Amino acid sequence: MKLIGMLDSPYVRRVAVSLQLLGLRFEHQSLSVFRTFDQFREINPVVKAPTFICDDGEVLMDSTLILQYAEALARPRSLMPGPLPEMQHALRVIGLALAACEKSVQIIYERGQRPPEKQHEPWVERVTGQLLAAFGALEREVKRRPLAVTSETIDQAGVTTAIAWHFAQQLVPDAVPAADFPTLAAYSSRAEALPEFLAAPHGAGTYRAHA
Ligand SMILES: N[C@@H](CCC(=O)N[C@@H](CS)C(=O)NCC(=O)O)C(=O)O
Repeated sequence: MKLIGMLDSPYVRRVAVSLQLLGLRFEHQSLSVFRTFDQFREINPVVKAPTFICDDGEVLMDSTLILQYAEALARPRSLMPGPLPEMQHALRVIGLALAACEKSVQIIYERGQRPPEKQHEPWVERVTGQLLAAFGALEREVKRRPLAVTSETIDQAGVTTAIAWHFAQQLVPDAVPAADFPTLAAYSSRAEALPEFLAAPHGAGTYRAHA
């Protein structure tokens, strides 16, 4: 199995960390959807990160769908809670964290992919409001119901929350003041110290299996 995409993408990173926590071995190729567009397109003409090549060569995309596949492979191990009320809450938390990732990426693309004269400030303001709403709700949820944070106990809600927060702090810190979200900041820094996160650090590097 091979994961394609850079670990500066929160979507690629949540797959890399989750595969390890699920005990699944995989290779990683750190291709950029921008700088290595043509090379990426040879693997997946849609050029979406993450892209995932299954052992029989079939190509998957979208982190949530890749994780659904990984969960099926890893059974009975799972990062999703079994009982319905806990699963429901995990889905709420994951939804908020993924919305925060999406809104962060929209700001990054608006700033990075458009020439300055074509940037549309009302759009950035709208997206920033949505981003802060997502992190605000996430902060309240994690404060009310703390997430587990060891390699044995962290679940998908924890992985995605920690990665969403770290990503936003790396790339749009001006839009998301850390001081306003102390619970998320503390949770993320504990998660980032886990071996599965350290083996797939945010950035341009390649995942290396930890001992
Ligand atoms: N919902 C998707 C979002 C993936 C996504 O938007 N990835 C970005 C990189 S962070 C990407 O592929 N960007 C290139 C593009 O959309 O053209 C997922 O969960 O995988």
